[in-house]
Amino acid sequence: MESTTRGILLLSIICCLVLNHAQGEADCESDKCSDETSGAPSGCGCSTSRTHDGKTAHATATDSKSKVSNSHSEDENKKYPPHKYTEQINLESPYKRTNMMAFIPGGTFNMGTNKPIFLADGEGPEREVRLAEFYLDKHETSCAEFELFVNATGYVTEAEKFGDSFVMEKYLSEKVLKGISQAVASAPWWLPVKGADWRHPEGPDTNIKDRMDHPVQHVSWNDAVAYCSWVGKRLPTEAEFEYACRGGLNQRLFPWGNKLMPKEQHWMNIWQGEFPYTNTEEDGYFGTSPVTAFPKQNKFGLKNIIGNVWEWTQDWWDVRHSPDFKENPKGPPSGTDKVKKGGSYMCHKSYCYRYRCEARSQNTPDSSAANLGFRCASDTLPDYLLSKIKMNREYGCFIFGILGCVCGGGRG
Ligand SMILES: [Ca+2]
Ligand SMILES: [Ca+2]
Repeated sequence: MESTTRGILLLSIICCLVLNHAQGEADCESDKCSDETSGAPSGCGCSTSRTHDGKTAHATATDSKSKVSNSHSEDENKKYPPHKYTEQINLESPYKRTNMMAFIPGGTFNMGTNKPIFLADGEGPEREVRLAEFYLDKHETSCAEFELFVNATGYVTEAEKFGDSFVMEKYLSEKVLKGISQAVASAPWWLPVKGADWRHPEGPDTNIKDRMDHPVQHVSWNDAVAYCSWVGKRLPTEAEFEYACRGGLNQRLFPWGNKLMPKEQHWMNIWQGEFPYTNTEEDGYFGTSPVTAFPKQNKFGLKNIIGNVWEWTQDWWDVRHSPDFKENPKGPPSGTDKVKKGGSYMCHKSYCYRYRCEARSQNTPDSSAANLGFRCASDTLPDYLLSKIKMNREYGCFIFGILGCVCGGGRG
């Protein structure tokens, strides 16, 4: 890399760190959250998106290969048997299934906050929102779940089609680093890595063999929509995500309250140490953790709804919100970026304090990165879960029938 370019990158790092250190001074771990940092500028690199000319993007986004289709050729059908997402295919997987859903009862809550940490992100204003009941995956979508989808459909992710995806410098091998000459000006630790995709999270010399229970990475919004559609689900709206994240608590930072470490324990996978230089891994993880790691973060039984990987939502991005009451809001009708929520293993309070329920960021729908995944929502339980519940009830009745088992109710 040219020395002048390195100089510019170094200057960018210093500027970004100074700016964001100022943002992270607020102490929001007590019940009273300081608003000293309201109005701080955004720009932690969380929203690093794929950039290319509109013509190329359009051609790729509408490429028929990006759609889930059962109309494979005979050869493709041999390679990718046209299974559906059934109990049988679950049983065929060598990995423990984690695709259970939590029932989220309908209700009214206060979305957003009047004490934003990142004003420019559109964290405020606080506004009343009413939602109908829905279901939400208890876990982020794992590599194992995503592999079922790919094996059954032959789906090719956008990162695979573009041939690259974003990874933080610290996670790359020397060999991969040597081959990279570009960086993201506003967040120079983000590098476009050739050959990085969901099967090769840190580039072509890495794999997911030992992390099939970790969240799938490098999936674009379009990929996430395709997966959720295939399993008979959909992405959650931003309002649904935030409502589920809050777990019935009003204006708390985290799903469980305001304390960063309840009972002095880590309840989420974020960055400890000095970002972006040292990660002390006090929560046990340098990168992603299994989707089942850490305690359930709230009464809905959700895991890693904050931390681990950012999660795509349905909504288009906008930072202006009406304070008026809304019912089942779905965000703006159009836009250029999609909203992501929850923060990731790369978030640190000094820099990207976005592992909070009201925090938000954005990427273009065809962008992908090592810290970005998703989970699905649904209005009703998909068939494969209904049949599982039915099977469990029948088994329970058989075992306890003699004692007068009552087989009613129960959701998720
Ligand atoms: Ca960590
Ligand atoms: Ca997450």
